[in-house]
Amino acid sequence: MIKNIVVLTGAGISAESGIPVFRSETGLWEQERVEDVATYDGFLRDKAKVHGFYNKMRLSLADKQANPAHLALTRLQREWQSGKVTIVTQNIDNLHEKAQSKDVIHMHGELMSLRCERCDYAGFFDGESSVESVCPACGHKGCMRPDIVWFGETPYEMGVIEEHLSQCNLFLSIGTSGVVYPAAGFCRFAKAVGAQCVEFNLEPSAVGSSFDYGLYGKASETLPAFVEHLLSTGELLRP
Ligand code: BV8
Repeated sequence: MIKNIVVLTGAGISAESGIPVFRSETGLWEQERVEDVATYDGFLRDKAKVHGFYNKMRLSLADKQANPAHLALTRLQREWQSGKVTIVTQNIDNLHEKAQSKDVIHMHGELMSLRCERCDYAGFFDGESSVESVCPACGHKGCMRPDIVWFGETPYEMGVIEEHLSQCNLFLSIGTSGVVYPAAGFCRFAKAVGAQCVEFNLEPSAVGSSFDYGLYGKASETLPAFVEHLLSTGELLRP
């Protein structure tokens, strides 16, 4: 009996909305070195470069829309009556919010937020940040950073995520290559508590063998069909 559902999403769910994934021939990590733009040391080495990298990404979000995969998750959240539907995303974009999904947990942070290193304020931001940015809370200049979890930093809300995973009966992973931990370990966590685990990707991820099965193809096609079947029959659509 399926009651509580936990969904993990990665860059692949946003690919069909025109947001580049990280690890592909045209991926983000082909254009910039991870060490330079996704680590704290890289930020310390060149704050202007890192602010510029995320400013460009943030501004590009303005014309990006949620796609049928995001909307299928919103439908599942709204119509599933047998328990909770928790969406955990590795993505820093705002497409789950544009799809009207609720209480999305951004474990790697959000582009539409800035954080103060001095007073730890974090809040909505939709402009361009720089080393001159002033903290709206403590008023200090030069201590704002992208509210993003870089490599070597602790992901957000891990306690809450593990709490939801420990109570889930169904774990869905959508559009992630399964190479970044701790997110890539969530399937094994869910399996350990007896959940059924289904992967939605273009191809099996690095942790694909941990899942009961996968539905491979474009998430904008595989996910709406899966959600429709689950809502109408209470059963899992299988390949
Ligand atoms: C931590 C922020 C401690 C910036 C990101 C050695 C072994 C194991 C682990 C480690 C190790 N050495 C270091 C580590 C830890 C490290 C890590 O995992 N490194 C890996 C690379 C080896 N992890 C960390 O440092 C994390 N912190 O461990 O702290 C800790 C642990 C637990 C509890 C407390 C403390 C911090 C990780 C966060 C790093 N920040 N990004 C930014 O976003 O710009 S990670 C970055 O990768 C993004 O956040 C992204 O979300 C994430 C994962 O990438 P994916 O989303 O999977 O995207 P990708 O391009 O890789 O894949 C896309 C997939 O979609 C593909 O599979 C493709 O097939 C599919 N797809 C494409 N189109 C579609 C599709 N699927 C369906 N439909 C489509 N249309």
